[in-house]
Amino acid sequence: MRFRELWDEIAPVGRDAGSGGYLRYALTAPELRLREWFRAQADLRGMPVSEDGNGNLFARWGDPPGDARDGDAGRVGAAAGTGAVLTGSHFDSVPHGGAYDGPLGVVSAFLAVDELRATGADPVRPVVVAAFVEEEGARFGVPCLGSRLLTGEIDPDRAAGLRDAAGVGFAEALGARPAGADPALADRFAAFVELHVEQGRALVDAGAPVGVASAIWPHGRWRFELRGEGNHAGTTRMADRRDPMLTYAFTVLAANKEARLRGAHATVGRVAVEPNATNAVPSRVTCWLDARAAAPETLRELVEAVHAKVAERARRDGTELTVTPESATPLVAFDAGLTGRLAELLAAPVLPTGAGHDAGVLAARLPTAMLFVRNPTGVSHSPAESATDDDCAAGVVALARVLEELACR
Ligand code: HGY
Ligand code: MN
Ligand code: MN
Repeated sequence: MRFRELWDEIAPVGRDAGSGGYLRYALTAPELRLREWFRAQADLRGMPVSEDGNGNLFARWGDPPGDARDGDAGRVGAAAGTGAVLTGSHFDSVPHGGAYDGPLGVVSAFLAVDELRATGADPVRPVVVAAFVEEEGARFGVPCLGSRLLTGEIDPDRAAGLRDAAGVGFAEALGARPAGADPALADRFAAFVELHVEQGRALVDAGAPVGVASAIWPHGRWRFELRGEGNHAGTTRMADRRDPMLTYAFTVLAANKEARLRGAHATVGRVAVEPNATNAVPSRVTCWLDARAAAPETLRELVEAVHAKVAERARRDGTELTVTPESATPLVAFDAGLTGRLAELLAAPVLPTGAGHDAGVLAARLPTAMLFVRNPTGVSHSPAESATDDDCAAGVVALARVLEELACR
């Protein structure tokens, strides 16, 4: 186990000296460096690397399915198959994000392969380490873009046309129109197991270094565009204003209140103001609502309530409102057979999460499970996100046991 050694290789990449957080947006220089690091790590291990035309990277340990040997008909989770066991996560971050969200799953996957090799394990089915592109949606707006393309969850033409804040299109950043769905996905892969830092404190409370995920709350993103009339801050009478900033302020409060009323989560974490001048009534405010709930109907009611209340407020403010859904992720219940099997194997607690993951997207197509590694702060999407080296090492050992169970028997 050389967790710290490997971790230190990527720790400086994309780190902002001011905040201590990471700026690793998909297909920008820091993320491209991490992708080069991925290729180098695969080379060191003699693992061939392939890309899927969507920006996702794969490194394979073991013979491809076509070369499967006799006796290769074991069962993985609920599904029979000779496909590979997929593991890994993503390199990209939210603005000023933590070190562990994403990269921990990729680093742990390579180290788990090392662990298995050190014990002389021989995969009956290949183990494939993946790095998915644009999981956070921090650059192009749609989270889990790489896994959504791979599964056919998003149309490649829509993905190609997504633009970052500077107007660069996803296809341009990728260097090609994305390839889209792999129709053979379910044959190529027998299962996916993503290891991830926990983004809450359930494992701290449980006193366990590693847990297994049961479900992901349904969640989505909605863009609220509020248009009014730009005007002079000093000369425009208060009664004459059509100020979208007022409607925006109400939106933030309404989202918070409606989520609390339902035991759900709602966040307005991003806002753009035009013209963004101290001495001008804004002409337009755009903000993004991130909403999540345990049940789909609660989520629907929450968003409808916020929309209705903001529309009513906009009428009073004399502003215009347009609400556009940008992404939606349904409730994900991870494969119960696989999850139960891994929880028993690892004697680990099982917990749900409100955070989205590529595993949640792939779960629609493959038996999928997730391992969580304890996070002492419970904080994520922030530089304060953390995990101890001992717990990260425990995560690698757990992942190696899982891969041994799924790929080597
Ligand atoms: O936003 C999320 O839930 C995830 O961390 N991508
Ligand atoms: Mn994240
Ligand atoms: Mn993540």
